[in-house]
Amino acid sequence: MNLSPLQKARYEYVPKLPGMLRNGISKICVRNGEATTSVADQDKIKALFPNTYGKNEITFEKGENNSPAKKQVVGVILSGGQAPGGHNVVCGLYDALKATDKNNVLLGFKGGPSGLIDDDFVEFDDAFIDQYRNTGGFDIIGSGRTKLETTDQFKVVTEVAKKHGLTAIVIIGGDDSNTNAAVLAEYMAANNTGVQVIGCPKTIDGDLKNEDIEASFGFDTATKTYSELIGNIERDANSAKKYWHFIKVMGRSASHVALECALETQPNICLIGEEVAAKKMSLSQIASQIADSVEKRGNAGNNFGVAIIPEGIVEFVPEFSKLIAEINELLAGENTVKFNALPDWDAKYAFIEKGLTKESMAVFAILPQLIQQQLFLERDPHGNVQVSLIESEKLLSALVKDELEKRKAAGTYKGKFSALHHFFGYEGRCAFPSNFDADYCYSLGYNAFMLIQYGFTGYLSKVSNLSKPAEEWVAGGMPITKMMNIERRNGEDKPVIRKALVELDGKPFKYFAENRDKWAVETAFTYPGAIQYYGPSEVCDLTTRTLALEHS
Ligand code: FBP
Repeated sequence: MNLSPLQKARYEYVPKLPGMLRNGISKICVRNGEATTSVADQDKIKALFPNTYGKNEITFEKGENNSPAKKQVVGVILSGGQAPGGHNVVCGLYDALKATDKNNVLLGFKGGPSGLIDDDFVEFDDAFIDQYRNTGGFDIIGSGRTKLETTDQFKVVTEVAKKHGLTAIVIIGGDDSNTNAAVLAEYMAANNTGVQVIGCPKTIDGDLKNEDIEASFGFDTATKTYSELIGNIERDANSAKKYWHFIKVMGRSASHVALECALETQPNICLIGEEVAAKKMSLSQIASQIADSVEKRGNAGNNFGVAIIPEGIVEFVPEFSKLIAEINELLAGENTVKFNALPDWDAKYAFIEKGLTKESMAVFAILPQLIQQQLFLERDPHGNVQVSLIESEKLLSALVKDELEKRKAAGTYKGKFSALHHFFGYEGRCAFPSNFDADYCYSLGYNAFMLIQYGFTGYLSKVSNLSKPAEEWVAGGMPITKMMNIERRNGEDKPVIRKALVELDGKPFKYFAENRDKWAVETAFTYPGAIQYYGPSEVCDLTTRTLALEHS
């Protein structure tokens, strides 16, 4: 393998564990906390999880390790979108497992949850693991989005587990994957398989968090990577003074990534989907808000700026989600074939006009043709519009342009508007993990093994007090059912982990809201620069602004 100098150096980095896990495996014991209940729908969740519901929260502390001696054979999977630090979760898990007993075994199932079903695995050893320490990506075993949720799948997983003598399975994933971890844990317990299931909180989107889980891993590195790029673009904009940059960032169901990047870079505009939904804003209102900033800046001779747009923005705009719902209906069943067979866009447009309500047609009509066509091009396997593929950064800049033309005609706007577009997503998901993510992930993996060793199942590996130095972090476990409620999914009531949206009364959003009017008009950009791995702690061990504000 060809190694870059940084890769070589990162192999040598020793991740920091929480103080309570630093004294060696033999000196880690369990302190029991309170019994837990789910965040909502307690009776229903309890009935669905009779074997794993209501367990105690636990923390680890310094003391005699009195866990039963038992050979452990653990299977691990990486699930969903990549997030920096995933390799370190596996490394931490491996190190704790081998430190406990050299004969313990760690199997990595390949390609995500499907690896468990297809029994496609690799057995880790030191040489293999050492190539992945402190590196980005999920390429150690790959990832996938297959959902593990049906009894048939669980039966197959049980067979695979039996074949290898698995004592535990660790699922490293987001809210859906950890929901599935809870369901699998319940199945394994109900069927007396002896297989424990432990989850680890992953996602760059930052929407797997709650009073127990302070941050999902990967959010720190991904937002720092995007913020570096946004800062660089801001500096370019401020140098050339001729472009407005519309930058879409990942985060399909929540706007945490956009908000964090805004706190890091102080752009002129940042949209927050949750606010758009709460205020029931229309596309024209959003465009008009951006145009206000462009107009004020342009009239003062500043024909440049930066706007951050969260990936999922259009789903938060009520009129747009209604339009999408109607398009999904319009193209249901045979209609897709009929629609695709129409000879040209004019014929398709007439078909659409006939099928949509007057209100939705009014929204459709103001969209640029490129976006109108995107709404009909890409469908997911269920036949739905894939909202994340809509180029919302182009949509909004086109609407802003139209609005500015009107203002120009009315004589209020005297500037020039030229827009450039960017999408930052995949650029950040496999970056070398920041020291924070390297430490946090290693701790999550190490801690996951301690939960296994002490016999817990249906727990999420929990490391908290993250805004403090790692020495003060608190390691333990939280029953996954504590984070669950019942939600409607695909027409059925399902137990799921509640997704964390941006809280409009939370400190990070409030800080942003207090400052954004100034940022909209002035050039108040800040340039965070690249992630630093070596050097003074104040630049290398920075947490996110979101975490710092939430725990200030
Ligand atoms: P997870 O929720 O699985 O962590 O993935 C999040 C994400 O990175 C989103 O921000 C993005 O919309 C999506 O993955 C892209 O998915 P894919 O990798 O399948 O293109």
